[in-house]
Order: sequence, then structure tokens, then C-alpha cells
Amino acid sequence: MRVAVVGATGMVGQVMLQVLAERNFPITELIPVASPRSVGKQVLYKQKEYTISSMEDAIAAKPDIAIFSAGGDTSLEFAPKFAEVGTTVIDNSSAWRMDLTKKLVVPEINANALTKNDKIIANPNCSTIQMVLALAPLHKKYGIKRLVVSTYQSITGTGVKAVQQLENEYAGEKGEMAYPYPIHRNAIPACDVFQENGYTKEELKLVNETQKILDDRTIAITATAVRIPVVGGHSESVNLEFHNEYDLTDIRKLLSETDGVTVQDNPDTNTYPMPIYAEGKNDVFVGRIRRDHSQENSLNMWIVSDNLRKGAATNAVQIGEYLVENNLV
Ligand code: A2P
Ligand code: 11C
Repeated sequence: MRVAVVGATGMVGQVMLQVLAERNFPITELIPVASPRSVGKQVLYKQKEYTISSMEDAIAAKPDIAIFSAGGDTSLEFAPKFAEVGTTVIDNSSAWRMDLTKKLVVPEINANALTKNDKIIANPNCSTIQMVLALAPLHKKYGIKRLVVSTYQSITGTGVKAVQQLENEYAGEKGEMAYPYPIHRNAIPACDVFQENGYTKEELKLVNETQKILDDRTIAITATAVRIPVVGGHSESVNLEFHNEYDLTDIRKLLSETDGVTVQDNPDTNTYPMPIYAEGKNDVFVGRIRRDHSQENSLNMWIVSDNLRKGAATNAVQIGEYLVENNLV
């Protein structure tokens, strides 16, 4: 496969290169792409240096696959140009996710809907991916009626600027601010921009993308997304109400049998998922699984995953693997 990685110098792009290498993605030619200010510079892939191409040169090279993580505007403008020359685009931005003509894919859940005609494939938002991976088997068996989620999100989701802000604050130095407030020793209840209805865009991604991926618009969902001074991954407190009675032992069994999910749940040994242990791993970790006694058929759980891995790079690379394995490019 001839593969372009668009946004190769970015926070997610760098993890993309690492995950492609680790998983031995069948690359015959790698074309790293970044903004005009980076063209001609080098990035490392499998300990070899590769020169960054311009977008125009990358399109002219007609790669088989282009994995995008360079922001929504870049995807909106350039993904169709790659698609026009026959490249299959896997796009990590929010640009195409809710487009009715585009598929929003978490491979373990819905990759089987992909065909050769899907030239722009959307990779969901990080906080959505980790949540739906755990929810899908529960929804299938017991039917989710309502979902209330509160997130505790890593600053790496905002990008390099946010990590720099936290480091400056640790060091007591002034510098560019990624957030309107200090993040060190703080929790900021606003991820991404506010919408007219009082929710943030991140909260609406959790609502709309979840319904699209689980293919069920009847699930009632409400979300609060909070940024915390953590780098290893996003954490989520999830409260579910099912249509049907459930068996707690069966819930644990379903989760532990789900590909990509690891259950870490034992109060006796203080075992529960935490972002410092999820960092660098591809799995979604689930714990604190317990009945919500305040209403019928309800459940609480805690879901943690490295937002740069399964929440972004790993999921995108898995989509690529599915395409290759099924001769869809
Ligand atoms: P560059 O490093 O040249 O700015 P992050 O999300 O960590 O900020 O990274 C964004 C990524 O998207 C970077 O690799 C950045 O490249 C790339 N990028 C930004 N704008 C463009 C553009 N117009 N064309 C191609 N790549 C872009
Ligand atoms: C965050 N979810 O952590 C974001 C980062 O829609 O792909 C990725 C934004 C997106 O704030």
C-alpha cells in the first residue's frame, strides 16, 4: 500500500506513524504530509527519515490510502481531492462524521458496512470511540434507553499547545494559553466550542456520533465534557438505563469477551482503570461496573482509554487494516 499521512508532524499524526509501524501496516511507500511550513523537513518512521511532502505533491502521487489528522478545514478542502484521484481517505477530523453519505466507523462495531465506494471514511471523536466500544455489546443484548456521560478529558486531545500550557504552569512560567484558564490544579467544564443550545461541540459529538455508530437514533443521550490536567487518556463516567432487565454477571462477561475491551474491576484490590495506566495502550479499559439502584434496569461504569491511540490513531489504522484485508482499496 502507498500511504499518505496528512498531519504527520502533529500530536495524533506522530502516534499514527508509531501505530502503523508497530502493527506492521503493509506500506510500500510512505508519504508524510504537513502544512507548507513543514514541507522539506523530516519525520521518522521505523527509524528511517522521510521528507514531508506538500499536499499537492501527495495528491499527484495518488496514494492508495490517505490518513488525515490535520484539522477539519484541511479535511474539508483536501479529502475530496484525494478521493477524486482514487485514494481512500480515513479522516480523523470532525469534518465528515455526520455527513449522511459518509460512514462513521469503529471497526469492531460497523466496519462490515464498508465497500469499495467509500472514498472518505470518518474516524469518530476520541471520547465517542472508547464509549461506544464498551456500549455496543450491551446495547445489542439489552437495548440502551438512556445514557448520561460525564468525561474527564486529557489535554492531549487539545494538541501540543495544551501540553505546553500545562508544562509552563508547572514551571511557573508565562506562555501561550491553549485554554482561557489555567489547567494545572483545575477542571475546565468546556471541551471544544460552545453551541447555541448551551452544550459544547464535544458534548454534541458524544450524542450524535454515538447514535450514528450504534445505528439507533432513539437512544436518549446527554453529556458533560470536562478537561482535566492529565495526559494519558480520557476517562468517562457512564450511566446507562436499559429497556430490558439485565444480569450484572452477564454484563461483565459481555464486556470481557469484547475485542479491544479489557475489564479492570475489583474493589477488593483497588482495581479500576486510570489514565496513567492506559497511556500507550490500544485497549479500552472498563471498571467500576455496578448496578444503579436509583432506578430500574440501570448501570454505572467507568471507561478509560488513550485518546491518541484507540481514540484516534489506532482506530484509523484498524480501518485501514480492514480495507486492506477485505480488498476494498
Ligand atoms: P505543521 O506541523 O506543519 O503545522 P496538531 O493537531 O498537533 O496541532 O497537528 C496538526 C497537524 O496538521 C500538523 O501536522 C500540521 O502541520 C498539519 N497541518 C495544519 N494545517 C495544514 C495544512 N493546511 N495542510 C497540511 N497539513 C496541515
Ligand atoms: C478533545 N475530542 O479531546 C477532542 C479532540 O473532534 O476529533 C479531537 C477533536 C475531534 O477535545
